[in-house]
Amino acid sequence: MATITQTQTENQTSTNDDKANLSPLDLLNRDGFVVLPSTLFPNLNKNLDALRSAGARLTSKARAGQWPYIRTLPKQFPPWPSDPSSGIWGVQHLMHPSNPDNLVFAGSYFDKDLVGLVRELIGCEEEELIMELYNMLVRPDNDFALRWHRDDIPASATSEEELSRLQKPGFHAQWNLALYDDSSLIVVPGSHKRARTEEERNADPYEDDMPGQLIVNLQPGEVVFYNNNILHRGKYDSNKERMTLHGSIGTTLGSNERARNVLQHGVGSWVENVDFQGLGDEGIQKRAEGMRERLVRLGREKGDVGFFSKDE
Ligand SMILES: O=C(O)CCC(=O)C(=O)O
Repeated sequence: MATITQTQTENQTSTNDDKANLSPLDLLNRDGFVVLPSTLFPNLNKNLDALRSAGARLTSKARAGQWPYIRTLPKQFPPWPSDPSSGIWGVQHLMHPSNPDNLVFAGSYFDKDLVGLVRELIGCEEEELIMELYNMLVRPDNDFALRWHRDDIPASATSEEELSRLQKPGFHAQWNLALYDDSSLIVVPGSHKRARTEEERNADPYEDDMPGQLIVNLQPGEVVFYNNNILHRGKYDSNKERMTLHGSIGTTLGSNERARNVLQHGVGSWVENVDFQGLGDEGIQKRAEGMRERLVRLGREKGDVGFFSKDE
């Protein structure tokens, strides 16, 4: 099992694997996020150029109105309209069958080392993994920021409600894999284990200087896994290239909890039509088909799940 040391200074995070002493799971539990070096993902790193090219092709289409699955400005949560005229900050559904490059992205999503880390962080068997979401966060057309939030706990929650949700297991792993330098994600380390302080509750939703905040700096090929209920925000610079693969994988152990989070993004409507045979690696293909099958089953069981925060 890989071990790394995570050093934190104000407004910065970095990793240092020569003083190895804590596992990724230890760090995720302690801080609510863990930055992993690119050396842990050799195959992903071999494919960075191919991923960048595929990312650039899809983003150009999206900006030109030829890819309807987008995150549009200034909207933070799904559903997003398919009209890019106000600008975009994300491209959705990388593995959709109508993307000619979908298998380039699928190869990275189902990567052996990445999925191995996911299993280690969730604590489950390969046969229990469920395919979830794979999107890409991109340079916005105008400067743009997300408000401070937890992905699955509304800002209106009481302290008791927050704590009760935070004490339950997450049943999934969520990550950002940077294809270019990326310092857009800002977190409050440790906030995944506690309710918001009075100061955090009363802060401006777009507060630039939240006490204890930390900017997650990623080099190309580095991966941050984070607890999606850590207090976090995104702050984006329209002049800086960004292509960061944003994925999540779940488990059958917690499918009820994850259903809305995943299915609100509309993945159920196309996932059965992806042909994983072209992946060219029997191991990855088998993994992909199994994980997809478990997602399809979840969609059938749950039906219409609604949205987390429809109008925001
Ligand atoms: O841009 C990021 O890395 C964070 C995105 C985010 O917070 C979200 O999608 O809820």
